[in-house]
Amino acid sequence: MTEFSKRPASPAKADRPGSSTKRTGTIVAAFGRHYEVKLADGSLATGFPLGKKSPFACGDEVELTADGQITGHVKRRSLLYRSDAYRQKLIAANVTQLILVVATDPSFSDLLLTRALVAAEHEGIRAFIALNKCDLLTALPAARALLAPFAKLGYEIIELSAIQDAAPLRALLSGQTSIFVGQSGMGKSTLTNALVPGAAAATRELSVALDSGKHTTTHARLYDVAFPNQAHGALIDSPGLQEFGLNHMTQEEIGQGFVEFRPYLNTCRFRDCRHLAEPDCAIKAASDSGAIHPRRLEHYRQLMREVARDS
Ligand SMILES: Nc1nc2c(ncn2[C@@H]2O[C@H](COP(=O)(O)OP(=O)(O)OP(=O)(O)O)[C@@H](O)[C@H]2O)c(=O)[nH]1
Ligand SMILES: [Mg+2]
Ligand SMILES: [Zn+2]
Repeated sequence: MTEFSKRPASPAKADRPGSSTKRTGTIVAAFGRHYEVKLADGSLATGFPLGKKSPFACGDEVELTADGQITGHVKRRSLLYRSDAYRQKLIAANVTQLILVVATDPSFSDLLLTRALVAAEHEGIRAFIALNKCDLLTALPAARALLAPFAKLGYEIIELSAIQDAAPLRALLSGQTSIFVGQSGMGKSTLTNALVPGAAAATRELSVALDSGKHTTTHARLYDVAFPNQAHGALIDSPGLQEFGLNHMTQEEIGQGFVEFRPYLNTCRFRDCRHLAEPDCAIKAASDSGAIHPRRLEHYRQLMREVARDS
């Protein structure tokens, strides 16, 4: 995947937009060193980046030459990416909403959920949670309990079963460019197949997937979604995530990414309070009083430790 030392810089804008040899299209699949581009006329073309780096992502609207060289991308409405101390990985461009897919079974990491929500808040992308595999009833109460702190924050939670009926998601896809994000085996591709006739996204038995150590979906892919009597949309199925590093964010930005912290952020005794162990910390007080869920404060402190270690 793409590697950068800093926030990915926008490649140069295409120079001659009127040139007759240039074509425009949307990247519908990103394979690292080449891209599948859906052209304006609906046909598919292969696109290549200029230098060694691959600064484009699934969802990017690009311009390319007749021989497939991508010369630039249109200004992005959003860019979703994650980063550890050394590199950044683009997830998708131009998405308008993030659908975090979790499942009743296997269980999921609520910390990963917080990470993705902080990234979405930072980019100004609407986010909600799809709790999949609700047909597995014995595991349902535990999953609901793990999601309770997020529900309390106002994040919408859609309960459904991809193998029974994915319809609860339909109306939410209308007019949006959505992306499924989540750990491997949560059912993102199964949901995609249920919502997009003909998508044929590969899905796999979890035991098989875990044994091979590989995620079933290996790259992001964008599909058109169309349902009767509702505006068209686009849906990106993405590979399972184990990590969602936020090293591109400052400590302050991470605090802002916790929506429930916002009312308290400027009321600590110290103006530069990092809400770790400082005296008279309003965030800590809000956690003690129950206004902030202690689990979310734990998540925040975990993220702060990571950013502090790497900066
Ligand atoms: N019981 C049940 N099983 C489901 C449901 N949705 C998906 N599965 C199963 O869960 C397994 C994993 O589903 P996938 O769709 O491949 O999961 P994924 O999130 O795309 O996984 P990656 O591509 O590795 O990230 C498959 O065996 C699916 O059949 C559901 O609603 N109920
Ligand atoms: Mg998949
Ligand atoms: Zn504080």
